Amino acid sequence: MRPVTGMAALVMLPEVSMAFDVERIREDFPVLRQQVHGRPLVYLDNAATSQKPKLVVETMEQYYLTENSNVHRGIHLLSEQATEAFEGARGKVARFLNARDAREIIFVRGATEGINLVAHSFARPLLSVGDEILISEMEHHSNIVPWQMVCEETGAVLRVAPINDDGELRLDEYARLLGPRTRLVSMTHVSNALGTINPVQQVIKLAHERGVPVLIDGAQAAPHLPVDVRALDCDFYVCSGHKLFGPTGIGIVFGKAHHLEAMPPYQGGGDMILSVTFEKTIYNEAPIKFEAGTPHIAGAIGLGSAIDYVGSIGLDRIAAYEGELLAYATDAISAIPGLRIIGTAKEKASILSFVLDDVHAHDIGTILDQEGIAIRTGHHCAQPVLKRFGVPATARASLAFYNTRDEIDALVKAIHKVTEMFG
Ligand code: 7TS
Repeated sequence: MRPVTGMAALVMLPEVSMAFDVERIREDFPVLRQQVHGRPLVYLDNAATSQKPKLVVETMEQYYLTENSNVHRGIHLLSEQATEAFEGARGKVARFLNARDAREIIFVRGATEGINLVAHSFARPLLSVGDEILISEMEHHSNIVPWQMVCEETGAVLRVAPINDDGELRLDEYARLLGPRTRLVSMTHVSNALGTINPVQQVIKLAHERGVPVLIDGAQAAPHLPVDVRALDCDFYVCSGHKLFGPTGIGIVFGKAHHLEAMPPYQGGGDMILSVTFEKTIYNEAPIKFEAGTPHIAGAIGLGSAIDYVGSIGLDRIAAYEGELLAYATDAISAIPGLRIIGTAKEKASILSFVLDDVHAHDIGTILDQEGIAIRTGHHCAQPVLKRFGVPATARASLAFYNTRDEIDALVKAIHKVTEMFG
């Protein structure tokens, strides 16, 4: 089945839950087989970071035990093998995102560094006083602060497209805010605080009609939905490896080749150069131009294995399974008296944020932890969107494909316990 994106994602996917053997999948995640405070672990903090299948850990272990070497510099066998594995991982990422060419993939530390790279190397040189960067009201701080920093440096202005009470982007307002001074749109594919899937296809089309390039923050989308950067036609797409069942410290920037060729480097140092004299340095080509210093070689290789693993299940099947699980969880927690879901968009992926009458989110998290249930509480590094909903914090359960209905039942039971304790 062809990858689908944006609004259509959950609609077009086949019903596959019967064929989705979640118990078999769970065997690949040893971390899930443990007790916490004497209860079976129910891990529902996947939006913060996801668990790693054995394949990823074993690949990295194997790399360190048998191949460890630096890349792009040795002529000895180990270095050649490490380079091949590292560049092989780049190829896997390119195929995963359906990029045209592996040279459009830059390895960074995570989505945060990816956005900072684009802010620094792409946006900043374009900006002058009065120019505008357009984001949405539901962005993670990583997609707000780097833009504020370049705006401060250049005199550009940050504009914010509003959302409605369900947590959906107001496309009409977004289109209105796209003006003659807009130099870049940067928007999340899936909101980490609300779970909203943005209509990124339309966002990009509307921007491109006005000649405005678009960055999509895919940190919360890539682990849950098929992503096709060519079909989307986005200019940049960023992801974090650790949310994608890979290791921490590795992330991805996809950038269209012509942008990457034209952009100055992000940082200076080894590997990103062709030649250096005290008078003049000639930079390497993209993507190496953006990867100064020794990269996270094991991380990239581990991420390649995570992509292999996810690919073996199929993101369309993952999206369909998680869509059903989210619907089940939404129905179940909606029935809890005094519970209000924050983020009720029609198109949602794998995130359930909620507040309970008179109970501080932190207390919910603490009581759930005693029940073995791991969720995140707080502002989720998205303070402006919580302010929009008039709450300082929410409790957030975030799903992955290894979660089960039994785990949702445990969550619901534990929330009932919270309401009883505070009732
Ligand atoms: N963008 C979005 C939409 C995110 O959800 C996050 C992390 C980031 C960017 C930054 O990713 P990083 O890997 O560079 O840190 N979000 C969360 C979260 O929701 N809970 O913990 C981290």
